Amino acid sequence: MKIIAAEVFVTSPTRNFVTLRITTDEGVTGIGDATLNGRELAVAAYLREHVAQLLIGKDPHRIEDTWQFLYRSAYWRRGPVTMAAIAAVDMALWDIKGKLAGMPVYQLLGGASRNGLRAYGHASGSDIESLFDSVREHLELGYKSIRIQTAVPGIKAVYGVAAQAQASGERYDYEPAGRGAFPQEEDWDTRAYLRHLPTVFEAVRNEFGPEIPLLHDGHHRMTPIQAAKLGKALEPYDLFWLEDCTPAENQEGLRLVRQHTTTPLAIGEIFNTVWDYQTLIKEQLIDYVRAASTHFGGISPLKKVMDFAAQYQIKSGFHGPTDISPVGFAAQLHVGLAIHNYGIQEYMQHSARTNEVFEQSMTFVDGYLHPGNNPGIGVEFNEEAAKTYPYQQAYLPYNRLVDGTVHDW
Ligand code: GCO
Ligand code: MG
Repeated sequence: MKIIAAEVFVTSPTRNFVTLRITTDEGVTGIGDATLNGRELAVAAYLREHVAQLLIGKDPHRIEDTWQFLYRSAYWRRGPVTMAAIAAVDMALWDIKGKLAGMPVYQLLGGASRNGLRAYGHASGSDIESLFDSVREHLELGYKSIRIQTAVPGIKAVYGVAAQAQASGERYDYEPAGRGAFPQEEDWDTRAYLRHLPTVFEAVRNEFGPEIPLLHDGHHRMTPIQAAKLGKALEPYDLFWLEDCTPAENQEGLRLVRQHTTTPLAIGEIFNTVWDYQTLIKEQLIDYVRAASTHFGGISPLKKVMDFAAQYQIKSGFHGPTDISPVGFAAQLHVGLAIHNYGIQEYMQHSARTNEVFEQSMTFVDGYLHPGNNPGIGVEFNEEAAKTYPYQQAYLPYNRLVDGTVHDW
């Protein structure tokens, strides 16, 4: 069997997605997600101009060999553009293999280790009342674990707060990237945030009780000592995890955070390879791996990093915002179902228009996700629907401190 076509589609049903479709000489097709929020066209060009022609004539069954060939023959290693492109190829080949075997991908990865995948949703609010309403809405939707993001008095725009999601007009197609030719500027004040956040968690615990697992995303904005202080301050509220408490490039910084707090840590949504996790896993500096199949080179390396993490009792918490397409999302559900060290899955719910372009076999019932039992990844790409939603330029926002200094957002 041979690959005869590798086509790239960029479509924007409420937000941009990059999809690779591989076709074999026997007429079987597979799809993969190559979406890189705010830099989508770079990956599309990498695939179209440099990868597609290398795939023609190759045996689609040779997933590992194709992965190693694309990774090593490029010479220039890692990086989000390269790894998102390789991810799309890896996913599309797993999709094909599953279709040929007549099995969902999780069966090929060892079979299900559980009945369903517990998920967490994003509650947020500009004040305590609207935050409580958002928590209640999520509980009604079936979520059993909830991420809490909140506005901070004195700061005009804070990452992850509902006003941004509501402005997009589609409650659950949360999209921090704003359409237009320049990133939106936000403001930031760490001291105000550190003072405010524990009071919010105290209020949420008082209202909703001690049982419900609560999460929070620090979105890379603190220094190690600030993160240590926050982790300690949040201990009475028993968080499931504190995510991206510091910029992930400074991995040694997490040793300092660990020395001071028992709040569990999740890191890695911006990492691209298994190697980025070496120190974090070996030194047990994190509790949850935040990688996403789409930005991490696909299903194959995601399984590898989780097998490595398993030796240290570190679990999965794969990145699942709506900038991962339904293809990438389903791909990591298969991994999550198969591995023993599953933790939790972020699940934000795509818009109706996105679901029209990507028809899915995935289910979300009573707080648990399942990739479905269709052969392959379980997502079909509707090319005709995709054509009606052309690419629209969009940028993620950025932050400045009060004195004008650029800061992590
Ligand atoms: C999360 C993430 C996202 C990112 C987004 C950037 O935890 O879900 O932090 O919200 O900001 O993926 O494109
Ligand atoms: Mg995050």
